[in-house]
Amino acid sequence: MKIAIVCYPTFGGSGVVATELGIALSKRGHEVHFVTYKQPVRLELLGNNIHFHEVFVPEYPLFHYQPYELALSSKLVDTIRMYDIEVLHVHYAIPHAYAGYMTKQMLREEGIHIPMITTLHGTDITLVGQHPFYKPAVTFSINNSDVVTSVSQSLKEQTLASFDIRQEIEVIPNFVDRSKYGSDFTDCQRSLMAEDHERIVTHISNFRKVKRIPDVIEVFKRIQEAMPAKMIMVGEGPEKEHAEWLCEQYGIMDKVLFLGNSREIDRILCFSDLFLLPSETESFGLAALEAMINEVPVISSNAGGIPEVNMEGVTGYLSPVGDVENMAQNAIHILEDSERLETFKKRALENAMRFDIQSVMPLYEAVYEKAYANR
Ligand code: GMT
Repeated sequence: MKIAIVCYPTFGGSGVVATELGIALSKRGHEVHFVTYKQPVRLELLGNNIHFHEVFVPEYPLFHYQPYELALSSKLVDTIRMYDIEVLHVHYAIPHAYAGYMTKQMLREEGIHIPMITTLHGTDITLVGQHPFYKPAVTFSINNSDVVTSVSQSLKEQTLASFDIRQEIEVIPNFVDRSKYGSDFTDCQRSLMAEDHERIVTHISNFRKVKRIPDVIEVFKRIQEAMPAKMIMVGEGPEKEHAEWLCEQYGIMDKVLFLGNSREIDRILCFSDLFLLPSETESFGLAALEAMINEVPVISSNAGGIPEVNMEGVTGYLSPVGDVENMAQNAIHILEDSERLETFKKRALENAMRFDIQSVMPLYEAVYEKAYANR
């Protein structure tokens, strides 16, 4: 099929999922067109089956706020017309589903009926979308999508509880591509990060408030008091400076490496022993799943959809949000015994395979086919 994908092109989970989905679809013979304001960070190779169309928003002094939705919907109309696109898949409701609806309406005037699939990712529902300024537009856009999918059962329930939704919501979980981590992955340079006897704990996020970065530091502080350990912090965001300050206050700066954003998280996860995700809310926790597919057990909060990914006592442990004592105890329990650590690592991988792209991709393909047939 010919599919247009709209997403945020940044390091956020929704953009990562949309990009990996597009890449996988193109490998399965579909023609994929990304329409967004910048080439998505994980989209490296463009070709016959995979295209990128940049949405350009010209600056005009009259506009206090430059109208991105207008530019996006116009670009979508042009792209859909020019490439005979058959389905439009928007990731993150705000403002993509809203712009997508306008696109549909404009094309309808010309007799073109394009079905729109909206995938809800999390903060579009749990945080930003709840704001009274956005809520009516989000409700409208969801109700006027042809198909709505959500990345977890928890997010589906939250959407139904917080918005007046008439649409069916289908749960299609996030996924990982195991084939990317074959046995030929030999470039795992652990020695660059830590001594052999040290455990490596990792956190990856956009360092926003919801990630509870101070909890990450609190948990690690307790781990390194119990055993030799290093922590790797990957990502950029508003909470990063405070995290650095906190590490300095605790005198653990020499044990924590702040690496900034990375396109190659697999090269970091391949030598990690434990992943920390103490988030306040998390619709799914893609970062945890990416850790698990790299054989890294997870210590997390039990917020939102995380329990659908991280299994208590199997792939790691879950604690109530903010319970850093319990998280630290669980982390130490896994890390202090090498045999136990190996068992958790093995089970993390086994369970991550539930979300392998090979089983999730057909679900999206089925949705596209159904939406196209019913257009
Ligand atoms: O995690 C973030 O804050 C980024 C955000 C996004 O939309 O890019 O992530 C959300 O979507 C991911 C992919 O579906 C989910 O794995 C994350 O759990 C979700 N984040 C939150 O719900 C806070």
